[in-house]
Amino acid sequence: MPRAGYDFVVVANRLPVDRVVDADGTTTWRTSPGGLVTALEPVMREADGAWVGWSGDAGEAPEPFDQGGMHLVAVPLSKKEVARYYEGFSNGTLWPLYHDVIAQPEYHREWWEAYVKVNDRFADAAAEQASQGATVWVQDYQLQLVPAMLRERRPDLRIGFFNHIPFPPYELFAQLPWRRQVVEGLLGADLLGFQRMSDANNFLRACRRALGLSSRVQQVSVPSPDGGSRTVRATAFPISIDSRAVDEMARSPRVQSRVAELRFELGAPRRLALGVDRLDYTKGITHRLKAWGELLADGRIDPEDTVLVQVATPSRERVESYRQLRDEIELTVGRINGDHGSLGHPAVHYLHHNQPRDEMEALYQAADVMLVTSLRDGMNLVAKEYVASRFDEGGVLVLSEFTGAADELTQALSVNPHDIDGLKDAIARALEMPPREQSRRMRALRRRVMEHDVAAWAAAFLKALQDPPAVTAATAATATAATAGTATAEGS
Ligand code: GDG
Repeated sequence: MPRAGYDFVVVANRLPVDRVVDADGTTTWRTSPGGLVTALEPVMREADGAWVGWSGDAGEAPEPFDQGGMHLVAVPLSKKEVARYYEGFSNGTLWPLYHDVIAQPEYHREWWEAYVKVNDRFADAAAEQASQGATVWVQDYQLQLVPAMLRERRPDLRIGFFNHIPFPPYELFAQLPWRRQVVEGLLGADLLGFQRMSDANNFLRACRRALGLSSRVQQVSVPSPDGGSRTVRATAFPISIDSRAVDEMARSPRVQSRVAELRFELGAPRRLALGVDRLDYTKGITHRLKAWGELLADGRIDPEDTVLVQVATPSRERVESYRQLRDEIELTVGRINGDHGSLGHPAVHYLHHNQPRDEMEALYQAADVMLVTSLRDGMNLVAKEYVASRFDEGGVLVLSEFTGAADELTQALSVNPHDIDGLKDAIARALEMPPREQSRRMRALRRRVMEHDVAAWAAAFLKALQDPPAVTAATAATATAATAGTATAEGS
């Protein structure tokens, strides 16, 4: 008898909903806006889908419930598990390790133990929800052990995994005391998706170095318990945004009138530059502020007619390195404003709170220059949102070469954020770029972002997940050779 359950199951650290407690104490759930939900909602509706994830609150989990055409299954996390699995191993060990050790990763055995235990619980919940032969799509670095745990319980499933953040070079990954277990965990999937081809290649190299497996172009052969072997594919699927929705919102009369108002509120500057980031050390906010401060000090920017707006959204505030970064950023903003601002005219407008979505669109529209200066970033959706919102083909994107987006958005002004002089020159050039060059570049950027939206991303991944391995491997090999020439088959 076929097993009951859902034919398509998404497993992610967070459920795509936020708890809202009304004045009378009743709890309701609001779908949290985000690219992943937008992309997967139609698939979910069509394929009878369930989403397994944490509710965001420590303690008991709510009973499974339906919302927005999705069946939501909450996985409980205790307070201690939030501290050890989420804030600890995910955000204090893996996040810095996978972002070029910009901050020092911490290795604690009790964090690892909690990570194993929680991954196990997610795998249990997914195994319980999936129907016979279902497709399960596991998301991101918090759940790297789930694919193998799930395969062990349910060999009938088709399992995909997508890593939203970079996968580090082996020289850094090798630091992880549990590197073998993590690679083995991921290899439980049939298909592993990464943001950039270089991330996929880093992973394949980790398979060779940590486990001694042999890999060919974009695939690795994994011994199975029956003495045979399985083929696991690893390749790039650059994520995107709901481009049309962003474009439409930007055109709306509400956003348009807010754009004019915003510029007025900012003192009608001749030039407006913008940064929008989660307050995170990977985003290069301090490098950007340093460059801006020096341009002001050098007299290359006149604070009377050119301003910077920096939105730094609160993030991971219980993690010590994030608290320190916030202090550093706020000290720097204070110094720049003390040195270069005047009454009622700060040189840098700094916002440390979440902006409503339409305010973000208005900011994108109002900004002559968008500054994305990440030191390392899986993709960076802000860069794509800026492009999608510029239906007027105006504005200049300054984009770090260390973002996944840099592979696709080649008509942006590319910068190495560590090179402060180079960054200053790029910002100065962007601020004075003639309108004709702006629109030539923006047109090309928009072609890419409007065509490759998040729905196309999800469709490409899910199609590849259903393909028989040999076909996908051949396709991936051709694509790799054509785009990057990075195919590596060394046995090291
Ligand atoms: C991870 C990877 C990868 C930000 N502030 C506000 C706000 N945002 C929205 C942006 C954008 C999203 O948050 C941030 O996405 P990013 O891609 O820029 O960065 P991460 O949060 O680090 O995301 C990253 C991504 O996963 C997807 O795979 O690209 O590399 O690190 O959508 O608009 N939204 C609102 N108010 C804010 O104040 N409404």
